[in-house]
Amino acid sequence: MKISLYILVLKLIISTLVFSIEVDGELDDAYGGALSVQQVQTGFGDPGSELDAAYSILLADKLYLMLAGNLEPNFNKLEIFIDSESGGQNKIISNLNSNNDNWAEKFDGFTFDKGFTADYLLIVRHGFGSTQLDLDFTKLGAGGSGGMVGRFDPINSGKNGPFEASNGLVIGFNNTNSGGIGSDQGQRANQEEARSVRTGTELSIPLELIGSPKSEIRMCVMINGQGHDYLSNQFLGAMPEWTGNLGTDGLGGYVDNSSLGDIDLNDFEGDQFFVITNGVRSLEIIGFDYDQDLSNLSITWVSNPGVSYRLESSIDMKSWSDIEDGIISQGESTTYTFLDVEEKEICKFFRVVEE
Ligand SMILES: [Ca+2]
Ligand SMILES: [Ca+2]
Ligand SMILES: [Ca+2]
Ligand SMILES: [Ca+2]
Repeated sequence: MKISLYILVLKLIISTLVFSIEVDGELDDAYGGALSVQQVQTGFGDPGSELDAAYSILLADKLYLMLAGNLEPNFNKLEIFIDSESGGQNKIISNLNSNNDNWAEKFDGFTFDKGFTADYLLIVRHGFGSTQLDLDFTKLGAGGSGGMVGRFDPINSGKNGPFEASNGLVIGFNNTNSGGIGSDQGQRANQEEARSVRTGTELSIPLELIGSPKSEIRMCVMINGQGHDYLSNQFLGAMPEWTGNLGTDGLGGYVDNSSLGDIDLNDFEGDQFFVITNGVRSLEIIGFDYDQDLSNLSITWVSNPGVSYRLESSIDMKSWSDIEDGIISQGESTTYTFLDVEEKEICKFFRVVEE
């Protein structure tokens, strides 16, 4: 039996939406624990460019991704390869892809770990004293396309997001982290410090943009130089201890006019990707709506198709009574509306139980 609990204070509910994610470059509690944590200190400066940890949650047909860390405002690239469909490229073949921002040419021959076949790529660029933040989206392969979908100015707009791109992507960006991992390149990172970083790049990705995946989603995240041809040692899933910057040749060297074709992630211990589970979704209340005139209260929770739920309430969290049972799932989220409690009840608790 699964139970989701939420404590409701009636005085506050009119304007409160719980467990939502704000795409502002700050880690929201709703993400839960990290899916991947950095293992090696960065070779790209501190504060410069670092990937401390990755978090993700699927809510209401969107994938939210939080990459705690920094991206130096020198047009270093934050590259997020997504494996969300069957097929795709385990080895990047330049002429099969859109070459937006010249990425494909520079990745020609680059090989991911076994089990990772890239289908999409997001590129985040950041420069001009943080006044320019660009987002590229690419669908890999024949029939794919790519290009810039948004250019934003976090400084002059006076906010860290949400910034909405032309294709439904939303980005938040907060580059203020001064903690996290250090810059003794390749030495073991302090993972506790890495987990403590709460700012970085945050994205909301409509699932239909990445093929409406029904099974797990894999991501390979890395920081590259401004020409897409000098890789740092900052990957999530992380590189093993003692890995320095990969550079162009995998050994830390810069090779002019060359691709990353000598780099094969199978040569580096462990999986340089992490997995986002997209199967049975955990039960969680994600919203309320209170209509003052009608005294109607609506509660929305993350649900799984094909199951039913029971909604209960309590005034002391000891004894619970049914509001309704046999509530049929409405799909990936379920909303139930009912006539609310009397005015004299200042405080009341609700929970949803999967039957
Ligand atoms: Ca946030
Ligand atoms: Ca794939
Ligand atoms: Ca740091
Ligand atoms: Ca590997």
